Order: sequence, then structure tokens, then C-alpha cells
Amino acid sequence: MNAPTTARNLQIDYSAYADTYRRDGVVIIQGALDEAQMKRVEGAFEARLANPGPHAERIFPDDRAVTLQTVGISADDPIIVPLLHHTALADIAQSLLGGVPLWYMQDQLWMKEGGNARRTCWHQDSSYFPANGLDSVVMWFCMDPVAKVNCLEVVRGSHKGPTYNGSLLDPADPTEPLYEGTDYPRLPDIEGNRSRWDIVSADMERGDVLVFNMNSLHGGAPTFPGQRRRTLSFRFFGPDYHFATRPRIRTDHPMAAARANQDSERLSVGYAGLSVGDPIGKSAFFKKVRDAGPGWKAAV
Ligand SMILES: O=C(O)CCC(=O)C(=O)O
Repeated sequence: MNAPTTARNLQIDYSAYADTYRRDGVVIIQGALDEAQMKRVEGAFEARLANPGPHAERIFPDDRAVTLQTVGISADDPIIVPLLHHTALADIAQSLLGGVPLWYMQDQLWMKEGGNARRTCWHQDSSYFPANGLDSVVMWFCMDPVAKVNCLEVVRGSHKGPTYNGSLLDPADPTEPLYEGTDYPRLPDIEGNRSRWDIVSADMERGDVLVFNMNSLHGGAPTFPGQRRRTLSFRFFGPDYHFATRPRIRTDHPMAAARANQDSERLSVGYAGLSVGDPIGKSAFFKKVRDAGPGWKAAV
């Protein structure tokens, strides 16, 4: 699929954003999508919410608020196809990665509503997916304006640092490791030492996007009674994104068994048949959504 792009987005030069993205592993683009495009993204959000599918989970089942996470995974999905054709999502992702050929990976919905919704623990997406590489993009959109205190937060430059152990999402200690038998370092206590970290976030308007690398440390600020945060993240990758193994989920913690089941189902789809080191784009499951842009050259 090499979808047409809207005239408006062809006029935007994303090269300055691409430099920031490469350096910081995070960039905020104000007014990335106009209202017509946001209506399409909002339609996708509502469609996912109405039919969250088998992979939906309430992250903290004891929370009064709903923090519902769903994962949709196919670029052929009727909810996703129009977004790839009629919004600049894929074009922005491709530009930020320097014009690479681009594959769609998945979308993920976050709904925080109904009380005090806990923060989404600090983590890296790369700890969960069986893949490593530089060419990754997560685009985080909110359907409504969101204040900095409720926004996603990303540690600038952390995409160049280590991949840490995953989080078991234990509310008592969000750094509690997910994996055993691994030399992945335990997640640092970022929340307990915020001033030591260079944290990026902002007040965001509808149409703004916060983009981050899958190895960037990030966490979602909480929401409070009376608030509702409707968020959709889209993930894309390029040629430098390779199949890799992940350690085994621990067996010595009561929360681990449930996690192991959820994660193996939710996160493993699409990687069958790949050998370690293969580009993920080799999988027939993930669809290429843009050919290489002019001027892009494959690394040799
Ligand atoms: O919105 C949130 O609270 C978390 C989002 C997140 O972790 C992601 O999109 O990867």
C-alpha cells in the first residue's frame, strides 16, 4: 500500500522534527493532524472502544477508574485502512525516520475515566516486543485537549540507553521486574527521583501528537475525578527493526502467571517463522504501508 497523502501534509517539512526525534527519541508536533483527520482518528478510537477485542485488559483491575488498554494489530483492519490512506499518520512516521520504507505494527487504546486513574508505570515498549532496532515510532494522540499534568511523559535521550527489564505492573512497586534469568537491568525509580531525569511532556491540543521511540522510557500521568482521557497510540517500524528473543516471564511472583498468559497472546502475534536478526518486515503479518521516500538509502 502506498497511500496518497493529503495536499496539506505534503506541504509540511518535517525535517527539523526528524532531527529532534533522532537526537531525543521524542518529539511533540503541534497541529500534526487537522480536524478532518482527527475526526477519522476519533472514529477509530470509538470503534475500538465499542469492540475492544480479545486483547483488551483493565490494567489495574482494582482501580475505580477504567484504564482500559486494547491492542489492534493489522494494517488490513477496516478501522486502520482509512487512516493510512486519508491521514498523515504514516507520512509523519516515515518522515521522522528519514524516509525509510515503513510497516504498520499496531494500535493501542488507552481510556482513563471515572475517578483517580493511576499513572501508567514508567516502561519501554521495547521490553515487551520481541524486536530491537532504531527504526520505531509510537504516535500518541489524545482526542481532547490534555493538560501537562495528565499527559504522557518521556525521558529525553533514553532511546539510546539500555533496554530495562519490563514492569510487572505491581502497584506496590512499578519497578518490580517482569522477567527472570536475565541481565536486563531493573527499571529505575523515575517517579521517585523525577528531578534527576530529563522528562518531556506538554499541554496538548486535539491534533497535536507526541511521538516516541519504542526504546524511550515513558509513563502516562494519572487522571483525576471528572476527567476522561481518550488516547490512541499507533506503532510503525522501518527496516532497522529486527526479531530478537525476550527473557522468560518470572514464575516466583503471584502477578506473573496472569501477565505471562496475557502477554504471550497479545504480544507474540505476527512473529512466527522469524529467526533472530531477521527484519520484522519480513513477516507476512505486518504490512508495508509506505515505500522508501526519495533520497533514502539502505544501510550496507
Ligand atoms: O497513555 C498512557 O497512559 C500510556 C501510553 C503508553 O504507554 C503507550 O502508548 O505506549
